[in-house]
Amino acid sequence: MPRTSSRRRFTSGGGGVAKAALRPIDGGAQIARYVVALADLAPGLTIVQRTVNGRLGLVAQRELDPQPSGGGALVQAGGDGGLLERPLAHDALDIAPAERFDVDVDFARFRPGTRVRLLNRLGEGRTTEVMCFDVSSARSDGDARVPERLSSIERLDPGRATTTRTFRFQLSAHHGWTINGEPYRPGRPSARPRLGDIEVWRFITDVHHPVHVHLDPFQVVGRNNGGPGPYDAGWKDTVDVRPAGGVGVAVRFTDHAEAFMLHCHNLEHEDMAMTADFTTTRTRASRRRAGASPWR
Ligand SMILES: [Cu+2]
Repeated sequence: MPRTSSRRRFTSGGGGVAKAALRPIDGGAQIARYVVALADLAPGLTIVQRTVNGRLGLVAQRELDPQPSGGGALVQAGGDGGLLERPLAHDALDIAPAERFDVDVDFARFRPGTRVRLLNRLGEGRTTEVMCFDVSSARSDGDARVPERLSSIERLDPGRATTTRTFRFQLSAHHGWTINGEPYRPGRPSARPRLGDIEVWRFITDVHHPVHVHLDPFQVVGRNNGGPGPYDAGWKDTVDVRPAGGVGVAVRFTDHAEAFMLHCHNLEHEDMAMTADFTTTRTRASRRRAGASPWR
């Protein structure tokens, strides 16, 4: 059963997207006073005992209430860039703006008659409750289990990176929300990666910035001083960088030699041009290697 949820913020008159200031929540994470559009769908949706698949994309900490015995109710099968290699079970999902997760929930793990709510632990009031499911005693046909093996993902080895670049996402006293202290000027590349090369890009933040890179997906190789976090698996195009955080990603651009951009995906920061351009360049070797990418 496909479900799509999105976040919108309305004025009290019901029109337009308000431009209210962001306010800090949860130790500095910046989220706005959002209304979750699907909150009005609940309650009353009846689900047979089977697996439903959800693709979630909200700034939120998603969690089912109640939890099934043993936890791990949110089984992640995919991320921004497609299927993971193996499913990952989560008790809760932290989702930044523009991040996507393909999640399966096996409602056979709940007793018939249970009302299961999908909650946003970072919401308030009615925005806490996203939707709910009434588990019926009807049995679904077929095997709804998530396969143990979902795909195979080529690892971009950061040890083979030809270049390491650092992008600091920060508020500047003179230029507002900036990357490396520079205001956005379209057409001025801040990097010139060569097509086919593996590069490591480091994203450093002052406050919470979800970083989105255009053209090719990347793989998270480290977070702060450790390895990737629980929500970093698979091919990604957006990574959630927490306040005063650092995330390293391995990226390989394989497609067009052109100008592209990376930017913060907080809508308010994006609207204030927290963006930088990069220009991919073609080499003779990159022409030979270009055919190897599954992303072309
Ligand atoms: Cu930002």
